[in-house]
Amino acid sequence: MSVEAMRKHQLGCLKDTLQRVYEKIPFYKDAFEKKGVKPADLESLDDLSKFPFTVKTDLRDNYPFGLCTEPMSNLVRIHASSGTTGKPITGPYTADDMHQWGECMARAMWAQSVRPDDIAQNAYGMGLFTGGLGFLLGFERVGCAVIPSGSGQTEKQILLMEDLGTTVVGCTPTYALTIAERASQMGKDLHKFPLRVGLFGAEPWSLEMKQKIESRMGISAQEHYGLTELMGPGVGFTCEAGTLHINEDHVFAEVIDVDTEQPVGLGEKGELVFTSLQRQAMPMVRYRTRDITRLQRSKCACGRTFLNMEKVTGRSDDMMIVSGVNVFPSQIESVLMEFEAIEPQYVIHLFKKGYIDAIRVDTEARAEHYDKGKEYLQNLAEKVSAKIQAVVGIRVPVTILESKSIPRSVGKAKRILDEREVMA
Ligand code: DLL
Repeated sequence: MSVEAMRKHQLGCLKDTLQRVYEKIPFYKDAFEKKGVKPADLESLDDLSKFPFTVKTDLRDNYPFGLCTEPMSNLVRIHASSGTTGKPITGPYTADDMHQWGECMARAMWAQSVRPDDIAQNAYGMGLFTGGLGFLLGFERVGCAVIPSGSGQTEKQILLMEDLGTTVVGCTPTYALTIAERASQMGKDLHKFPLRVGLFGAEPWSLEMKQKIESRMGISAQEHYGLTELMGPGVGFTCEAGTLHINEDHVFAEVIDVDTEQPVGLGEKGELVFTSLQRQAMPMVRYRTRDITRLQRSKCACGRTFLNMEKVTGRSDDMMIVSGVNVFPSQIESVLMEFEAIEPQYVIHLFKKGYIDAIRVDTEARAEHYDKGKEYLQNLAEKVSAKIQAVVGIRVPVTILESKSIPRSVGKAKRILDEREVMA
């Protein structure tokens, strides 16, 4: 679709969405009135910036169905995401929403070379999490034979892959690493399996981690981005040219400056904000994702005109401020991945040193390197720490542990352990 045609489509959908939420949902009516705007004030796409944001606490405050525009009789599915505190947030869907979701997923998978003759092992968590059932929808729409293995039972996953001849696997990137590690312990060479492509997402992962997964599993690693508030996975996907595109006919994307809350131009970094364009059950207006990225509109070799989005390198709420310096876990991850001797596993401890925040990093040496002894490990830790300092600008002590000391994840990894309250 040409960019002009897309913009026309988006404007029509935005008008409809704003009108619907204004009429049907008191939360939006109040928020619009507080800002002094009415749906009719949207005459161009730029006018959307006059409208109020929606944030996660708004979803919690309106739990469970306060932001739902449809009667229960029209809902066919309810997902939920728990987050770290309090009530979960809900993601309700009408039959039409499910259809749109399947379309977005299948479209992404097709771009990633998934075809009806593929055998797809779906190792995302099945249940309330949108990953498992969202991927199931897409795989089924493409027409693959799906193995709904869910997450966990890693040895069984590997046996299924081998026996059933899995060609496509979907899971979190950290779980992919867990699978690769267990396979090698079992003496199985994943390179000899028919596996050829992995569909990874649901958490930030560096390009270096992508390369590790590709070399350890002998596959091409593709990316999926999405969030429960905007249907789940299906918002963004890498194409055959490796660009992360946004399904722009379903979500309208903006990037804002976190401090001024004003939209920034293409190519500038900031927080992603999404407005749903066609969602029926729970439309979202200017939802602040907390995800940090930048958008580009450049001609992609794949031919798609969709916006390009840079890999999400972190969330504004994952950003640690240590000695006044902003530090993202992804920066530390990129450094760790550069060291051959180190396993792609780490935990960042955030703690109090007197009154100030401090961090340290635990990571693991690969078994053959750990055996080289204490002096070698201390040396290695110093080198890693120096490299981190060069990248983030502050000294971060590093401890190198024995292989398998850090708990392996089957879903989203927990990278930051915030021990500030415990230590205070
Ligand atoms: O994680 C949906 C999903 C499932 C996406 C499977 C891709 C694959 P939530 O649990 O609501 O939904 O978490 C959404 O996860 O705001 C990002 O911070 C993070 N996230 C998701 N995908 C990526 C990605 C699902 N590819 C939150 N890169 C989002 C970085 C990601 N972060």
